Amino acid sequence: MLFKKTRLGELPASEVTDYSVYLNRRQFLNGAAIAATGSLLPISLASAASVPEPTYKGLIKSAYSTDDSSTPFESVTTYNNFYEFGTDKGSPALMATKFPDKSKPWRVRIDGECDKPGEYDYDDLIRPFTLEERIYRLRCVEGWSMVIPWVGFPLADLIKRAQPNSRAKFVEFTTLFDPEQMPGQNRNVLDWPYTEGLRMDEAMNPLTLLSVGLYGQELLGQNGAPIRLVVPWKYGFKSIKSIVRIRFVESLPQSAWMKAGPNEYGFYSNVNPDVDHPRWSQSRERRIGEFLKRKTEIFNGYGEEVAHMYTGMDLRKYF
Ligand SMILES: Nc1nc2c(c(=O)[nH]1)N[C@H]1C(S)=C(S)[C@@H](COP(=O)(O)O)O[C@H]1N2
Ligand SMILES: [Mo]
Repeated sequence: MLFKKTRLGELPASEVTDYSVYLNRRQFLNGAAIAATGSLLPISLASAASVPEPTYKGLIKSAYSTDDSSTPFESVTTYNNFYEFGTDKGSPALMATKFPDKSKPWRVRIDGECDKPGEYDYDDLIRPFTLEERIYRLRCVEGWSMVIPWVGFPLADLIKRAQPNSRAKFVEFTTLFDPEQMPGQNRNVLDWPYTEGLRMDEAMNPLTLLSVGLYGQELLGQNGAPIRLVVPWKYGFKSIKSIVRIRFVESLPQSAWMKAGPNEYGFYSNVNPDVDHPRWSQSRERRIGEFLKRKTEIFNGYGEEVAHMYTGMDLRKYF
């Protein structure tokens, strides 16, 4: 236990310090860029100009989208959590530029308690599904949030194709394990590979998305290319990146974060302003790009769509 505490003790204790450290570093890098190019574009203009041409065309705009304005592409793609590429927020964007290696096929295995298991190349996996754009919030357990125009399709569509049987009560997800491509896996910060899980009804909820892009682009390495989960009413760590396996199981799967800190990270991890993380409050959050903090909403504001799944459950116990 002490050993685990020490490992988690390496994580930033305050998201405020953490974000300002990141901003200072960005400012320094911007200063260097200005020195190199002589350009004095304000940050906001620079980032508006830096959204590349969309690679996905004619996406359906989802009615599930929020009206909140989107976090700039620049922030979404440079302020990340992806421990396979380092534990600080800036390192995934620097370390995942060549991820995933395009010369290796990306294969995803669908297995466990289902009638139609299979192993698919990435293109074959996503081909049957209709891609949409859905603007969803992502709320990190560390107290920051973003609004991201995701590209993806409902996980439910893939689950229906796999035909889970009556023993399938949960879905377990696994990230790639490849320390050559993911240098962070050489360090003992988590029990690799990263895993996550959802209860079957959560996995089938129409808000749950398998994402293959954002801002009309294919996902960049730092955001979990080529395919990742987005579960907008749960803390960000449930939204597992760079998935290689989706498995239907009978008993509750242990996630990498549950193993690392069972008192800090529960299976459900629904965004809840009334249940604090043992080391920090969850009542307020900093929307990246905004100065003042805002109040966190229960289920990250998606209560109407998801609260019914938890009626009768003590959300302090099932945190
Ligand atoms: N495999 C893997 N998935 C992961 C993580 C990780 O470290 N490894 N970090 C999680 C956390 S804590 C958050 S907040 C989100 C961040 O997603 P983003 O960087 O695309 O905003 O990814 C989640 N998925
Ligand atoms: Mo997070």
